[in-house]
Amino acid sequence: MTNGRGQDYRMKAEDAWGARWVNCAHPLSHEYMRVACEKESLVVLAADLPTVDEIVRIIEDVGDYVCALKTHVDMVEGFNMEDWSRVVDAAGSKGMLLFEDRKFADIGRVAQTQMGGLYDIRSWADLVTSHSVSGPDVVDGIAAAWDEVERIGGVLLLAQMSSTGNLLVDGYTDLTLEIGRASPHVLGYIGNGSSVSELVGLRSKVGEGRMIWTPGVNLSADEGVLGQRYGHPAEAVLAGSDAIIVGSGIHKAGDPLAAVREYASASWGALLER
Ligand code: 6AU
Repeated sequence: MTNGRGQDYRMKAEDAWGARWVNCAHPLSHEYMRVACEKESLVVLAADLPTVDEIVRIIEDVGDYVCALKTHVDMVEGFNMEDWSRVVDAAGSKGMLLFEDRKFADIGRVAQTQMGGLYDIRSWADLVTSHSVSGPDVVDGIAAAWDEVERIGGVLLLAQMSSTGNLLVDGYTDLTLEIGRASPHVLGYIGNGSSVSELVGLRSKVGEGRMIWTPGVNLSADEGVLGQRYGHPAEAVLAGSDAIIVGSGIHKAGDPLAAVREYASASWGALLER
């Protein structure tokens, strides 16, 4: 980035993100931090909606305040790649990263194959989630799939979860971080946005070199459906989260644009404060 505008962003990004900007090595972590500065928002939208039309509409409505679009592509009714390209184009036109929350969990070879297939995740997703339960090779399998199509992507490993009674206990989290530290493809971790104490603990173990992105945040609800738990977005960021993953708080709001602005300002304000 050599032009004046690029220089401005870089300075702003370094000021806003501090040690995280300097220490995170994955290029997509810098891309995310740059977009966050441009939009003054740490919002990742969980677009848990059943049709391409609805996903495109929410991107158009709130995309100016969203840094990455998180999808569950296998939730989309009547999926086909031609329709899906409307989502990819809409997200691109709003400068968002595309993040498929696939939660891979199989052996490396199978994960590599699952990155292709009907949804061809490797061809459009910049980021994906993966469990670490099967060991480190799942990450290599995912990365090999991006290699096949000559694209760069990043993996977020689930180090914690937001759901009640989940089995990701401290020992599992520690082993997950070991896998992450050993791989250049791991951009960061999913942390539990509903618990400040869990997040503070996770950040102290992760250090500055990886991102922590957190679902389980909502400005108003105390509890979600079916065991989902929520915390306040600003508290999550102050505790060490770098991105707040928000679904129903935005797409179920009466006025999604007003809602996303609130999440953007709460998260950005907390980043500048910490
Ligand atoms: O804001 P919500 O509760 O409507 O949506 C939360 C979103 C959903 C979940 O699939 C996802 O966040 N999520 C995740 C991940 C990886 O993003 C992990 C987790 O522990 N809890 C959780 O809710 O799209």
